[in-house]
Amino acid sequence: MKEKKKVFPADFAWGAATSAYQIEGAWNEDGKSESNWDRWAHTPGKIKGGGTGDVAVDHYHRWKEDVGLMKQLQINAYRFSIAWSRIQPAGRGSLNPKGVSFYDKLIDSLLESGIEPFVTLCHYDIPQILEDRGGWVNREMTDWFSEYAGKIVHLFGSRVTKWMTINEPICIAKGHYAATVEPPGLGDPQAGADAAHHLMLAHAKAQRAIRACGQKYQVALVNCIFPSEPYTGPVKSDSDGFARMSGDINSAEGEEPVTPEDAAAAAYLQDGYTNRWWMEPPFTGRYPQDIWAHMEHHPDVIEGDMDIIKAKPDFLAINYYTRYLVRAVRSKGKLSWKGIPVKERGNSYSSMGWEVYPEGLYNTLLRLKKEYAGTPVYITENGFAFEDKISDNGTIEDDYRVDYLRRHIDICGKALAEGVNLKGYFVWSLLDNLEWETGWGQRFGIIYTDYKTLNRTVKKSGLWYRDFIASATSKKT
Ligand code: GCO
Repeated sequence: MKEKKKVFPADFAWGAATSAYQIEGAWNEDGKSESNWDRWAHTPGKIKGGGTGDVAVDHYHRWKEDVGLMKQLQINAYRFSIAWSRIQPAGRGSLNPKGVSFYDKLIDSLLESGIEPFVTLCHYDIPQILEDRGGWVNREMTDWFSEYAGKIVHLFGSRVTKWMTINEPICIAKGHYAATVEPPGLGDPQAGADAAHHLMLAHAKAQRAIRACGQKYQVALVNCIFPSEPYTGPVKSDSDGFARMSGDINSAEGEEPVTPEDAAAAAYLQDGYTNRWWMEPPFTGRYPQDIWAHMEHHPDVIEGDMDIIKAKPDFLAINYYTRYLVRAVRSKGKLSWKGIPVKERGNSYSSMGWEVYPEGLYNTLLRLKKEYAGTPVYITENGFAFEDKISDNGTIEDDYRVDYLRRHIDICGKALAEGVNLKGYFVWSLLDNLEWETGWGQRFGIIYTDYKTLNRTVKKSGLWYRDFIASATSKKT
């Protein structure tokens, strides 16, 4: 019989992803300190519907069941984050034995189940005590974070080799500091710019600290990529699906007429602010010069910082959800941009308002191949939110999510065939969880969580993913 060529290599990582604050709960148990997100959630009006991560989906107590579900889904990789406030409650100094023990047991259990842990050191939540000292706006944070990173790798490094330092620094700089939607919600563009630089520096210092622990570690910064496309057509809705991206460093006030040329230029700028600013410096040792020239608020870059930042990651960790349609805005003669939700094109949209656009993933992967030749790539998040309903017979028929996953995974196969050094794919998310400031309304999971009983049920998409992995990894042709 003719041998059918497998598209996905045998060592391809098939995973699912989560983050600590979104799933763990146990916000003040066993010595955990208050985090910035605990403080935010406990402040009335900050999270839609008054949602909090106090219990979240109780993963802290149900982790055994969750690892069992992962095993059932046949995933071979799991991306999760460590709650800094759980493991090092004061943000510096001594570690909390009970926090250490929680992650210790989780890692052991994953390995026993044949699931490789991919660990993120900071997925937005930091100890409140550090936020009180300015959080990422304070330059000292770069040292606190790298000390923490070194300690964690000493603890778990015999069992974990894939480390991600910071998740989506753009969302932290913009959403948490430049805008008002996430803690501490400063709404201060200068603070956003300073945080942006400190996050890049903190990543680089942490990468150094991790590599100092041993050669075997692979380290990356996690970036969300939104490919840009210009849009000049009519706009119906004013709300944009990118709340965390708004409050932009250069947000333009007041709009003047724009041309298609403007729109193209704006898309270029958007790509610069959203993608290139975070991707390029570790390779080039510079922030993109065109964006620097366009920015109104500049971070304080001290001599030597860029030499530290110029340190290639071992892999590119990419979160991909959708593209960004960009409209030009002009204010006081200066061209700027904003993301636009356009709903009349016949494409589908998630409940986040995000357009389903797998071609954007294809373009992104091909671009990474060209611009970061050879650097391995992991898609560390990709997924679809919807208001899933559980049927009377207990199933969740989320065909729209099956369709989303299938189309994006097809793109992965296509990219591999074109020589992209793609090493793995992680669905966001393993199970429905707290979607930050938007609360409990956005279900991203391939496992359904009943928020009253906390019971878990594998959705149709989870079953589809399981079967897909089985066929992609089977020895038979
Ligand atoms: C982010 C995070 C995830 C989100 C997911 C859906 O992008 O904010 O990485 O924690 O839940 O991306 O928005």
